[in-house]
Amino acid sequence: MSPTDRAFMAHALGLGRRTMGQTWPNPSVGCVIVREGRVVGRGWTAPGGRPHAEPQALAQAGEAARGATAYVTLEPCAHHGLTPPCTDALIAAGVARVVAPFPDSDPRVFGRGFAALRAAGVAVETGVMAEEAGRDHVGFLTRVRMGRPHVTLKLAASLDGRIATATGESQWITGTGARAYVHAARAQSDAVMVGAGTVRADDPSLTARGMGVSRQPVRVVVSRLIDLPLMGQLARTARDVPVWLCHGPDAPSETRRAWQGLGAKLLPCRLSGRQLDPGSVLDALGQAGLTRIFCEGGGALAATLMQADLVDEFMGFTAGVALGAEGRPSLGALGIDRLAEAHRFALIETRAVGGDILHRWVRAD
Ligand code: AOF
Ligand code: ZN
Repeated sequence: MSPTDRAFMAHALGLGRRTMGQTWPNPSVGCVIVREGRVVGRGWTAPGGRPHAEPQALAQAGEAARGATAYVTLEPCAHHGLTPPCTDALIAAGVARVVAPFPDSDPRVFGRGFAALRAAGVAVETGVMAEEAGRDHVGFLTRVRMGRPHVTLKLAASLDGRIATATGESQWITGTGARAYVHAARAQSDAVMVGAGTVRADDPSLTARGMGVSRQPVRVVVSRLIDLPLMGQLARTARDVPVWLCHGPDAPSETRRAWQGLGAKLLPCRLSGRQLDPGSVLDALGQAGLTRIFCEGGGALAATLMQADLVDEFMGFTAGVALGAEGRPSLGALGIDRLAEAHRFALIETRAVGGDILHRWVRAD
């Protein structure tokens, strides 16, 4: 693989990232058409998931696509879904070579796109920047392979891991830089998820404000009985930005009707003992099309996800303040007696954001 191929693929990955969080249930793919070393067309999956990246890049390239190389961040689709196959468009445009990182795990596509291109005489090269593309498409790949969305858990805490004082005061532990970063992370997620306790305590809006996104993340609240304020921010704005409620079979029917009347979508989930089964919650969200979830707590929901080994990534912010043992811990009880029982995470990034430290970790397995 040549450095030129890597450079154009990096460009295509950058384009795909533009609509990350806005294309679910589809992946956010980028495409660059290159003719004689010059970019003649660029495209990325549109918000909502369609049109796909390739036809948009081809439209821009026009006649210049003939004999060109197309860099696509995922195997071009070969199926007749809601849009015609991108492989047909590439072949019809006369593209000579397609470079892509790996096959699309969607069973409708898997390998068929590459096969169709090769059958039409198009040269196909795979493996280019597969690791980077794997990271970008992790949400889509997790949903297709495991039926559930990828989960990032955000913890913004004091030096000693507290998220509020004993009286519940939490605004603000981290600085404005960290909070702006969180808004950007929300904007790149399909959904922001919290537990009912957080909604009752903070009355959050959970939107990605000021990020200019054309499709706001879905706001997911996990609440067995839907015991949430009917006059709060979420209730008031459920018609403008989606609110999805994951609830148990015993949620009162009049409460369900009230929230439906406000415009919320209800997702019935199974119980596990006295609480909602976190696996069932994520399955329901995956079935509804979500691929990337940004969970902002609180401590009880976060602990439930941790115990079920459903946290794929941690985004931690540590602020230069200590709140002591009387402060609220960032995670509820995990029931860990021996160190060997604790799940390990591997560090992937650390850096200063304003006066706080950002640290990111992924499941180590
Ligand atoms: C591409 N380019 O930009 C995207 C692709 O329902 P449809 O017809 O929109 O097809 C959705 C599937 O297409 C999705 O599951 C994934 O396999 C692929 N997404 N493919 O060639 C793109 N977004
Ligand atoms: Zn396609």
